[in-house]
Amino acid sequence: MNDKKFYITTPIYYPSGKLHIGHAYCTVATDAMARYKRLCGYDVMFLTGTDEHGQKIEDKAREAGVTPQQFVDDIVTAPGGVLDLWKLMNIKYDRFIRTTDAYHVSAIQKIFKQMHDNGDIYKGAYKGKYCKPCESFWTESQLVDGKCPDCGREVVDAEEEAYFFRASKYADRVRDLLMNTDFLEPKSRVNEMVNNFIDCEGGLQDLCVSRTSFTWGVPVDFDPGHVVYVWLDALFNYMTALGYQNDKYNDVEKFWPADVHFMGKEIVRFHSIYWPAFLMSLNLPLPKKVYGSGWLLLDGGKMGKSTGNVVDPYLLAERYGVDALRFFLMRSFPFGSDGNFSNELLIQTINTDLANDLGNLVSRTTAMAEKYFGGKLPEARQADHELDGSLISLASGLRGRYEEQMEKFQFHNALEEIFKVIQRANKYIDENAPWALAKDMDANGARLAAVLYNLLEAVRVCTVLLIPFMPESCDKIFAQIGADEAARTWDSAAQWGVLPAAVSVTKGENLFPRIDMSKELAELEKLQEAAKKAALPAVEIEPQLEEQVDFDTFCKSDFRAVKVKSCENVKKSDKLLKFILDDGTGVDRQILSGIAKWYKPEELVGKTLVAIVNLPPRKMMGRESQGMLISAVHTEKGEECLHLLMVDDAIPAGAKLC
Ligand code: ME8
Repeated sequence: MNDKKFYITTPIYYPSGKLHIGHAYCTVATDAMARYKRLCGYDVMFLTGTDEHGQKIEDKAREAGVTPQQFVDDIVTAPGGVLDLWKLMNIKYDRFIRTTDAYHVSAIQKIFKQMHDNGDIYKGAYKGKYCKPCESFWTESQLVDGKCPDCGREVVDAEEEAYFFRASKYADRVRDLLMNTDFLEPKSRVNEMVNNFIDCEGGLQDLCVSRTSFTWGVPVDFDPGHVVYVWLDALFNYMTALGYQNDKYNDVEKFWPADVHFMGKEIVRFHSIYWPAFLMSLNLPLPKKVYGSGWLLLDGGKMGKSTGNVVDPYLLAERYGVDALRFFLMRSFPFGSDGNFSNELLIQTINTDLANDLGNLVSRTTAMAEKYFGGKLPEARQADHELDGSLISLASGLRGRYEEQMEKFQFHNALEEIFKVIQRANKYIDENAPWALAKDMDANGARLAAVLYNLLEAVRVCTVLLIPFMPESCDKIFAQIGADEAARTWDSAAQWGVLPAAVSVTKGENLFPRIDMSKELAELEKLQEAAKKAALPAVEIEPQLEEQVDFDTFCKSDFRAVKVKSCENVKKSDKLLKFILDDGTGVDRQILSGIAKWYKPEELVGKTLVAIVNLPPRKMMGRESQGMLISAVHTEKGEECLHLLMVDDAIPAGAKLC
């Protein structure tokens, strides 16, 4: 039995819209970590999934005219959905949980009841602010400029009967956990959590853990009308997916506590404060570590599905290959910090590291083995040359340096160590000048064979350690350099001379072709712009106002049918049209309207429109406007559209609309 076990999780994703490369970032990191642990011989459980309840999903489903279950099913399972994206990104998870799965739902009901029965969940009334996109409660004083401190969007008033979790009871234990252990990393996040949420004014507040104003959630079975707060529901996925409080699985004993939960920094609060407090309430062991990654930024702001500033992983994977994309994400940004995504950085990373350094090393080495030895190295060698020492010692020590970084989740540093060896190997080619040796094979053949063998070994060691990042490309490289299974293992990465002396090499396809930066940037921008447009909702209309207007106030507005006598562009304005209108009074009425973008003056003459005529006159570009024309507006594919309200010609000018 394997007693080396490793349990790692990603956050479970909200299927409220298409996932973007920012989501892929954390999952690729988790996949790389899981593959690394498997490579090291661990029995790994890698869990991911979807977090499908909550008000936001219910609202979105209503807007789309489908049930919440249909809505989430579509985003999770449809082509281009969550499951598809993980397939595309070559994410090899061991288990996928959906919080709408029946076993999870009933487990959450039991968990909620247990916490209620032990006195940690009690009934009260919630009054405060709620951010729907983040599904987070806030007090007035926590808001920043009146908006959600996490995402900067509008919050709404929330007032309802609710159950509360006695988080305050666990404040001291959670503070101790954060301050005095390695539970939360990077360490830089600890102070923020403790100062803002535990040692803040009023201390750690009890958490509202049920809602009554909507129904899309796990029902509290002993109090109909309440649904469990989505974060309590979601966080317990890490245990229900192992079989906690259900019979679907039986892995709690084997894999709990988790070795590490990976997540983006904005949800560290839930994972480092409430999650351990929930577990303390149930006397369950705590996860060993919670690690908050940084965000992928685009144009300086967080890439986010509700802001629309997203980069589509499908488009990039199709153009450059999944491995190049996975590599770029892990190589370019330190996992704990924010990173600025740009097309330029992506192409530059592919060109520099993959095409110039790794691709070149593999293709030069295999091409020379073919050219000089027909692909099969002779066993006669002149090894132990003075030029070999530094390459061999650098490559032989690589696994240790790499492991040190991987264990700290410093993926970019682990890759940096590999690339130091790759660069050294490329330099070794130049130092040994195989093309010069090849001029006199009788004298130098044995030396040339040794040089090529050393290069193949350097490639092999690096490739073993690249498996977690670029599994498919590594398989191709192994095939080219003649590495069998035994030469692809973790153990073999710390050994030199594993390839057989008479190794067979086949030069294959060029794995990472160089990209023409300026041509590609222009092309990519065009494609991304088109994709952005296509992703915009076909027709978007403004939400109706919630504030009511009383009938008497409404009746004070005087709407009339007006006939256009003349219409012209206002000089020096590209927006305004000037209308002379017959409003039935016998005196011409002049109205200016900012609609030149949508209408040519001549097409409006003779039409009967609708105007509000008792607005106070106002000056526009030095001319008086006596009222306002009424139009209908909406957004289509991101473009504002406007239609003047036109009525039947049979309606006489001056008729009152009521
Ligand atoms: O938070 N850069 O789901 P989610 C890096 N359902 N990471 C990003 C990112 C970006 N631009 N945008 C999003 C949720 N993410 C909850 C989790 S766990 C019990 C429940 C990351 O779909 C984000 O930080 O909004 C989070 O870790 C993950 O994507 C899922 O985000």
